Amino acid sequence: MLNKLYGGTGNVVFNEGKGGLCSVNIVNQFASSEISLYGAQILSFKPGNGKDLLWMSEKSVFVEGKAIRGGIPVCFPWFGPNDSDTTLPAHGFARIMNWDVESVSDLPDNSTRLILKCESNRFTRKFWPFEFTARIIIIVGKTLDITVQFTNSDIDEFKVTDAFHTYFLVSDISNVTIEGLENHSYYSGFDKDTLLKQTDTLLSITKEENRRYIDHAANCVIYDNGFNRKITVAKRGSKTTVVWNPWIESSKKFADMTPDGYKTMVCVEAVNAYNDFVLLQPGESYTMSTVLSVDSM
Ligand code: TA6
Repeated sequence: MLNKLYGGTGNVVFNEGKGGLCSVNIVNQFASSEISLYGAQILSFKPGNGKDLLWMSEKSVFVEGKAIRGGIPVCFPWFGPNDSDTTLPAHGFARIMNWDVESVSDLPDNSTRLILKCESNRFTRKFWPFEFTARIIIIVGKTLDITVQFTNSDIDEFKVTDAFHTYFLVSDISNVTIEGLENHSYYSGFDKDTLLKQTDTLLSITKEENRRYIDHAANCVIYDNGFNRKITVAKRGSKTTVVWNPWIESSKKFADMTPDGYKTMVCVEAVNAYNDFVLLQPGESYTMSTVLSVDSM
């Protein structure tokens, strides 16, 4: 299949990944990356073939029907619990279905672009009645540049909330500060009534945090004194940013996390949610992107 799709010079290989789920390994002059077709989920991105930018839980399960804990899960067509039926899969169904490869190509700057696609089918209609097409456009280069594009192919309008639920690998959460959230308002957890405001320039994580910043389109920078690196999280088409670390007690609720897994991860997520939901008329499309880059400090 790959040879028909890809005639480029980079190294792109399809593998049977963990649990027998198909994954794509991309290696080029800039980076290496593993992307699972299950969930269109980026599992790993190593710029300069160095340390991974992304965290993967040691206890993550790779089984159809369950979400993979780590990397970049794609939340679509809803973020968090479903508004009207909490028995539906949390964070939508995109992360628990297989995606197709639409194309693989070299770009003029020698980065590698992979486009994955999924469309409404019998599986998606069990959870959501609408017809749609979704694509994830992944560019593995000096940066990791990802876009989700979804199109309403239904005869009715629909509403979407969505996210790149990115898990970043950190040396130790006590070494981490996050810049870019000062003077922004956020909801904490699932409380939609009380808006809090961050006054600190740098956010340190010293307890469970599940902050949902609204009207936030700016970059965030994750400073990690232990790895001596800073990761910039830029985005387009998103005005909601979520910062999540479950800390000690809440980690226990996740069978697919080790008790100290929270120490080496932080999620900084590009999201469309709250007042930033997407309403699409028939034939309309929407895109949201995030670009992750790393520099030494
Ligand atoms: O983005 C943060 C969050 O929505 C948290 O509320 C938290 O529970 C988390 O995502 C993980 O969700 P999951 O369904 O992957 O267990």
